[in-house]
Amino acid sequence: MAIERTFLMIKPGSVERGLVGEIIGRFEKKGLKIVALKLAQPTRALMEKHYEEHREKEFFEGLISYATSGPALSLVIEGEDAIAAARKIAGATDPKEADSGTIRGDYALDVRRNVIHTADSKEAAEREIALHFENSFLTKHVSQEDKSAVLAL
Ligand code: D4T
Repeated sequence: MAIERTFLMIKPGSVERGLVGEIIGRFEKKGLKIVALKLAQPTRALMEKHYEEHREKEFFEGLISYATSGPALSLVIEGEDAIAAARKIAGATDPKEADSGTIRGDYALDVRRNVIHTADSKEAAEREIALHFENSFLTKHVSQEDKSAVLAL
C-alpha cells in the first residue's frame, strides 16, 4: 500500500453532457483527494503525445479528434493505491464490459466515447501528470498532523 498520485481526464463528451460533478464526486466520496484540476480544450499536439502508444492503431485518428473536440477536465488525484482505485471506479475500457456501478458501466455504451481516461500504471501516471500539469499547479494537502493547526487558525 502506498500513497500514489494518478492522472484522470474527463473527456469532452462527458463535459458537454454535464457529468463532471457526478464523476468527480465518485472519486472524492471514495476518499481520493484532488491535487490539481484544469478545464481546457486539449490541443492535438498534447493528445498525440498523451496517446502516443496508440499511434499505429486504426482508432488513433478518431481518438485524437474526440479528445480535442471541446473542453476536457484534467485532474490529478491522490490517495492510497490511487492508480488501481481510479481504474476500478472508471470500470473496464469498453463500456460494454464495464460493470454497473462503474463510471463507464453507468454512462457509456461505446468504447470510442468511454467518458473518462485514467492512467494505467505508475509510469503512465508520472508521465501524464508531467505532460498535463506544471509542478507549481500540484497542491500539497495538509497532513493529518497539521490539520488541527490549520483548523485553529
Ligand atoms: P483511456 O486511455 O481512455 O483511459 O482508456 P484505457 O487506458 O482504459 O484503454 P486504452 O489505453 O486501451 O485505450 C485508449 C482509448 O482509446 C479508445 N479506444 C480504445 C477506441 O476508440 N477504440 C478501441 O478499439 C479501443 C481499444 C478508448 C480509450
